[in-house]
Amino acid sequence: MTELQKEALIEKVKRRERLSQEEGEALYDLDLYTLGDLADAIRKEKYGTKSYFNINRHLNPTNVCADVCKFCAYSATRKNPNPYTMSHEEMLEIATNAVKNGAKEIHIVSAHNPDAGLEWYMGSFKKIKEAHPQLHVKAMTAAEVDFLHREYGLSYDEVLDLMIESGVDSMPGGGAEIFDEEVREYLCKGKVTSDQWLQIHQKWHERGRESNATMLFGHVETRAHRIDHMIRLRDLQDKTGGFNAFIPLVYQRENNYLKGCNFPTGQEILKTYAISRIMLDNIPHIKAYWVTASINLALIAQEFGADDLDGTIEKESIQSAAGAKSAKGMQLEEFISMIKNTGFTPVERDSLYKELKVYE
Ligand code: V47
Repeated sequence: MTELQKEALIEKVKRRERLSQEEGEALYDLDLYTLGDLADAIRKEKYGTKSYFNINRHLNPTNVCADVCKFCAYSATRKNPNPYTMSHEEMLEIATNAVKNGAKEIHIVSAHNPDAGLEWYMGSFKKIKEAHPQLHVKAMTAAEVDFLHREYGLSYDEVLDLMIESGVDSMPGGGAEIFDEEVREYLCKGKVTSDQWLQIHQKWHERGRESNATMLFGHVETRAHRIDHMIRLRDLQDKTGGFNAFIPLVYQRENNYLKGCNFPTGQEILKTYAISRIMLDNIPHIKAYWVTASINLALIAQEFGADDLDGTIEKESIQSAAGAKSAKGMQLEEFISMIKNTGFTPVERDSLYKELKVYE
């Protein structure tokens, strides 16, 4: 890109004009600080110095999986030697303890367990919701919805309606990986396709419900694939407006079958956060999920467009199986104090971004 072209691109971002695939790719050619400044200006315009987090509990009730994603270290049918499937009572006990510890949200993501049964999935949400009606149940990735559709011959509409009847409030953004069909086939052939993932979220939004969207990056994909992923989400968001947050997940490389990856540098990760903020002009929140970015880089990402750090989590099983330092979550006081030390204002939010407490 010539200097003149760079200037034109920067001016276009400053005018808040929507960028194309080519322009999105060209953003990576800007230097880190220029890109950071552009993303930070947008973030400040929307949220000032506020940095959002929630008090949540991640729950992964089974690791027995019918699908075979190369990047996964969590599935017991891959390299993890300890298969488990929790009973509803165990799940309820975890939810009850989380509520006692102040959690406002339980984030439930399971593997695709062919032996568990539909009632095992839906009954768990029902049981938790009945016992704790005030606890927000964020559950079922689009990949799980697709698995139940395949396994039990239900339409997507039927699965989504069952989720609502059983007490699911919102959907997490997992299972999106990378939408490019060729990369997706290599990463996780047989799992929900890109079109299906988008269709499931569209149907969920059409029910007046909200969800998040992830992107797994830093493995075999190119920068162009990331921009393509963002644009497919932006297009759906234009139609539905149902996405709350975009979450770039940094690929963790231990204990799995995905080899030969270009491990992304801190610079590449920060550029990707900043570019998400610029490209996704219609998705309100960019989440620097500290679990995969590492807490220190997530704190820096606040200056590169990210306005949300996810939450305290309490226990994390999927990414920690692949090497992330997140198994035990994060202490609330420590989290707040770290955000404060960066000069940002920690704001506890609920799952749908209503502000609950501002820590001045
Ligand atoms: O979809 C699996 C990812 C996701 C690895 O909606 C890995 O607020 C990195 O979706 N390295 C599940 N990532 C987690 C998820 C999520 C997390 C936080 C917040 C939200 C939200 C959603 O975990 C999967 C997959 O892309 N994953 N293996 C790995 N080796």
